[in-house]
Amino acid sequence: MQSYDVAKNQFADWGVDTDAALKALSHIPISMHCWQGDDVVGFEKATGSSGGGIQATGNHPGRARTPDELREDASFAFNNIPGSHRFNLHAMYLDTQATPDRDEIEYDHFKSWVEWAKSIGVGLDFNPTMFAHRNSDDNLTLSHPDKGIRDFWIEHGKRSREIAARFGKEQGSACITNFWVPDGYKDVPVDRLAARQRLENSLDSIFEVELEDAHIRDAVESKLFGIGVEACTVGSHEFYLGYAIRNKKLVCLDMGHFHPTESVADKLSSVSLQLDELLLHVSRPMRWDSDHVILLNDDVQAVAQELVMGDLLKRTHIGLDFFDATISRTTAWVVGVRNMQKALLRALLLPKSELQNAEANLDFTKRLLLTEELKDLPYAEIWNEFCYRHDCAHGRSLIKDLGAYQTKVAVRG
Ligand code: RNT
Ligand code: ZN
Repeated sequence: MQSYDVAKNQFADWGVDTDAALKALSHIPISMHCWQGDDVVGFEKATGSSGGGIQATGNHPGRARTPDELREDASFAFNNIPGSHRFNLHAMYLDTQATPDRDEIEYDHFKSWVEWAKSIGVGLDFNPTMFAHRNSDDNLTLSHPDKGIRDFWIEHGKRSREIAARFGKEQGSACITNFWVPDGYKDVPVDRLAARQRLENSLDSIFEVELEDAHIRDAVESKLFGIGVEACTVGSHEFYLGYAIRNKKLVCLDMGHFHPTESVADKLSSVSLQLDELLLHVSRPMRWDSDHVILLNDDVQAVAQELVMGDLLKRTHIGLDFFDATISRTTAWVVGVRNMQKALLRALLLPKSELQNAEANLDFTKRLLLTEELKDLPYAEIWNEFCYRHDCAHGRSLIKDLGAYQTKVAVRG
C-alpha cells in the first residue's frame, strides 16, 4: 500500500526497519483465553457452585453456552486477529456427555478441542480449574487443612498436567499449563506458615511426575488479594516466585494481581534473571483486579517495551486474562488481542540501540527527546499494513464485521 511506503520511509529515517518489525510481530503468538467467551462459566454438566471471586459481571446477549458455540465464536475472533495464535482452555471447559468430577477428567473429554485447534492452526494452553466447585467453597483448595480436599485438588492438578502434556504432544508445541488457586482468608489468619506449607506440599505432589518440556511447561500464578480473601492470599508473589525458582517452574505475572502502584513491566527484567521462562496474564485492573478488556494504554505499552528492550520475547508466553460480560464477547477478544499486538508492534518499531546508547551514555536529555518525538511516528500505517498482509479488516470495516457477528449471536437464549 502506498501509505505504508511513505510511513516505512519515515521509520527508516530513524533507522527502523518496518518490514523486520512486521515479520517479528507475525511470529509472536498470543494465548487467547477461552473464558472471555462465556463469562467464566464452563461446560460441566453439574456445577457445584461458583466462586473464587472471579465472576464476570454483565448480561450482554450472545454468551457461548456450548463448546460448539465457543469454538464458533473463537474461530470468528481468530479470523479477525492477524497472525497465528493460541487458545487457552480451562479444565471446566471439557466437551463430553460424561459427567466426570474434577478429579476424574481425562484427555478424551478434551479431544474435540485438540481437533478443532488443529483444524484452525492454533495451539492449546491449559489451566486446572481450582475454583467454582463445592470443594473450593471455603476458598481453600491445595492448602485446605482437610487432607481429603487437598487430595481431591492434587488429583485434579495431576490429571490436568497429563491432559496438557497430551495436548502438547498432539500439537507439537508445549502446552503452557497455569496453576492458580483461590486460597486465602477473609480475616486475619493466625497461622499463615501452616497454610503455605500445605500449599507447597500439595504443589510438590502435583509436580512429582516428570513430563517432557517439549510437551508441557508448568506455571504458577500469584495474587495479592481477592473478594472474600482480603486478609491473606496463600499463594502470594513471594511464595510463588520462590517456588518457581527452586522448582524450575514458570511464574505467571497477572497485571491485576499486584498493588495498583506496582508495575508488572518493571518486574519482568528482575524475574527474567532468575527464571528461564515467564508467563504473562495481560489484564486491566481498575481500582482492583477487575479484569477489564485491555486497552492500548501505557501499562500494556510498558510491558511490550520491556519484552522487546530486554529481548525477553522468546522466553515469555503472552496470555490474556480479562472478562467483560457487558459488551460483545467476541469484540472483547478481538480488541484485546489486537491491542496486545499493537503494543508489541510499537515496541518493535523503536530505535532500540539508539535509545539504549543514550541511556548508557547518561544522555537523559536525548532519551527524553527520542521517546517523545517517536510518539509522533505513523504507527497506524504500519499496523494497517500488518492487517492487510494477514488478510484482516481494520477500522470501520472491522467494526462492521464485529457488529454483524454480534447481531448473529445475540439471538442465543
Ligand atoms: C484469577 C486469576 C486466574 C483466572 C483464570 C480464569 O484471579 O487471574 O488467572 O482469571 O484462571
Ligand atoms: Zn490471571
